[in-house]
Amino acid sequence: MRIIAIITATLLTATFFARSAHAESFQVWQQGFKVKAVAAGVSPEWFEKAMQGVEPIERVIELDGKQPEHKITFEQYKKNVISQTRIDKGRKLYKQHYNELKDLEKIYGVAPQYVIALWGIETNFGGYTGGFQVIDSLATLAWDGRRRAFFEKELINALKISQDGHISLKNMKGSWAGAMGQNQFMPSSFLAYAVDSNNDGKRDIWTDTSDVFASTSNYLKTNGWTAGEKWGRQVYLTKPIAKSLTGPKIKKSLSFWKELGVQTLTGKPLPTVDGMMASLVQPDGPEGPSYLAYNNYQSIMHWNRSTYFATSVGLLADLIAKQ
Ligand SMILES: [Ca+2]
Repeated sequence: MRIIAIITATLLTATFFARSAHAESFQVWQQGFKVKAVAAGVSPEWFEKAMQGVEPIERVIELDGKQPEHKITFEQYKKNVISQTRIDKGRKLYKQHYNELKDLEKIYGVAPQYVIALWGIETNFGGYTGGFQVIDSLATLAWDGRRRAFFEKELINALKISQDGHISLKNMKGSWAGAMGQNQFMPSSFLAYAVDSNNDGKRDIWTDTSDVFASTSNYLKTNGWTAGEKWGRQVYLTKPIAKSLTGPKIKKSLSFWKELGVQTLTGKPLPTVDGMMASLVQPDGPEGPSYLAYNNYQSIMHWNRSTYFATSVGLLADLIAKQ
């Protein structure tokens, strides 16, 4: 998944050239890597074709070396990712693709508004999918070595995906870190979750929205999504709740939260459902808004382990469905 930029950043003082000067040459790394890729199922011919002309990208090294300066608040983040323009566009696309998404819901159990919301937040509904060649970016990060094992594995996956013909090498584009297509799947997520929904033999998350929607739905379903349930809701606290009880990892029954004075946002008693568990999430701490996050929130957290991200997906989904 895309590593979301919730940080402003400054460059490390080490430059691309200073770092690469004492690193092994790209060619030396590539020779050793080829042995691993071929052992993992990439044909030597495809390896040569896909890696031909690939050189480290200085910009990718720069972006990977950025350090957080200060974290923005959830309120600021939310304003950025849930703009009125995005809500309006999301509502339009929700209507446009509604029948298709309802058909997918029958298979995967994920309601249309969540698929549209994730699409909107990841790539502005396919409008910005990243302009880097995925093979080149992943090769740069694997060679650079800060997380070599991870990126070599993702590069092998990317080579296999292109070898299998899901997308041409030229059109295999993504973020600087290798997140691909309209739902920004890393190559390992592609292999695990991407679906050929329109049965043309290709799992095309770059240009085919049917495949994008089905792949997103399949990701969530495989990671525990419960059909018919919502993500959560914003709540009102009648009294403070201990910090030790907050956060997405602490799961309690709805009646537990009710007893601690948690109410609906409008001050009504919390409806309780037997067996349903929820976490109390306060992305900006006790001074900011509070949310009860249900099981499906955990599936969104699997996609991206950020409460900012997961809460925003849920809120945008609600706004999109509320026409
Ligand atoms: Ca397809």
